[in-house]
Amino acid sequence: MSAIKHNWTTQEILDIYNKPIMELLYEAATIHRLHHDPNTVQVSTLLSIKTGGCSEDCGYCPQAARYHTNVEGNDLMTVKQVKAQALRAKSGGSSRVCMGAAWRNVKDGEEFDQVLEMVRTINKLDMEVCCTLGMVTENQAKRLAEAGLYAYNHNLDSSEDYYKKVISTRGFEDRLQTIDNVRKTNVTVCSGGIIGMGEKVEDRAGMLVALSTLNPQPESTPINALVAVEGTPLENQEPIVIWDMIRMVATTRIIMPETQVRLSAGRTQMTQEGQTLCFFAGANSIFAGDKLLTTPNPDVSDDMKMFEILGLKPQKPFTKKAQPLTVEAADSTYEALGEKPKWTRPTHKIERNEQAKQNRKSSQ
Ligand code: SAM
Ligand code: DTB
Ligand code: SF4
Repeated sequence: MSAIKHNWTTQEILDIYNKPIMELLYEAATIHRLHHDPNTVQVSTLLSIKTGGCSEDCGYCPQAARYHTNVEGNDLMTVKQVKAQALRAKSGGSSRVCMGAAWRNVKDGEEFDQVLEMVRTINKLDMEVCCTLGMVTENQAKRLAEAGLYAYNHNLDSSEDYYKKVISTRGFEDRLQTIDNVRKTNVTVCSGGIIGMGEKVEDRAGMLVALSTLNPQPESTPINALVAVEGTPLENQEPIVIWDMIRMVATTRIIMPETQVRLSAGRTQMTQEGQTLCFFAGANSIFAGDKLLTTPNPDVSDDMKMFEILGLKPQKPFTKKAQPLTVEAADSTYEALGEKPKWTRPTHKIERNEQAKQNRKSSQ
């Protein structure tokens, strides 16, 4: 098996991305087979444990409070509600629950303690637990690890250059810092991004440079196609063509051979044949469940029918890495590191974000 390369350049990645499709597919599928069982797909269920009302201005996100979307905000779910949803996901064939919160960053306190209890509860159901809660400090990552967290999702979302054109309230550097904080624990890193936000192919390659030069590379990489939600600054963005998704997946597979590449947002727009080409190109994970966080996703029954047609099997939990231990809250050895998080706030002006915010004001 070839060694993992950590010094990919934008040009090398572009050369792969732009190959004739037959060569690209062949190369990606070959690498896929060397590192993974091509007939197994990992199934994750998303759970929005705290929806809407977010302070950030991420141009793609329906949960940003400043835009006029139809998302109904909710308080943090209870541990009991989360357990019931996790059991439902497990019976539907899911091996992982990914809990998302519309937060800029984690704040120590009651709500975080409640999330830690959710992590303990799901780990004890013998499912992989993932969280995506925004930026975390080293201390917070350690506490999540102690609770039994399997993965932390924190996307780079785009190239460093294009990131500035989509988000003004947080910086790309902070995203890297959070990933670094998670890396100091035994929690696996899940990091990817979005295509279809108006970025150039060079930006897609730039994002893949940033991901593939992490050492170690992320254990999983979600590739989202933008879901253009009314009221967000990106509401008028044209949907990507399927070939862009296929090229993105294949390139990710080639440069990050061990990573689980996840077909994420945007599957409702893809045909079964399109998704099949993505699986052939090296995608080996999906988000299942009738809803992503706030937007629709294919029906679980349709996904299971697709698996049957294609002869795909859902991956069992802890196939890639052993189940983490859960340390009970009372026995936690957590020690304060005396951190004072200094997350940046770039606050440069993004015209279309300002415009979307204005539209909200004028409709109130
Ligand atoms: N608030 C946390 C954060 O931003 O890190 C976690 C939740 S956030 C919704 C998780 C990821 O969802 C984002 O980084 C982005 O990649 C993805 N996402 C959000 N809205 C999306 C959309 N409309 N289309 C595609 N992906 C989206
Ligand atoms: C990821 O990369 N995609 C998921 C998960 N990680 C958290 C979220 C997709 C959200 C799509 C828009 C929504 O449903 O609100
Ligand atoms: Fe908030 Fe995360 Fe949405 Fe940005 S992507 S607005 S941080 S929920």
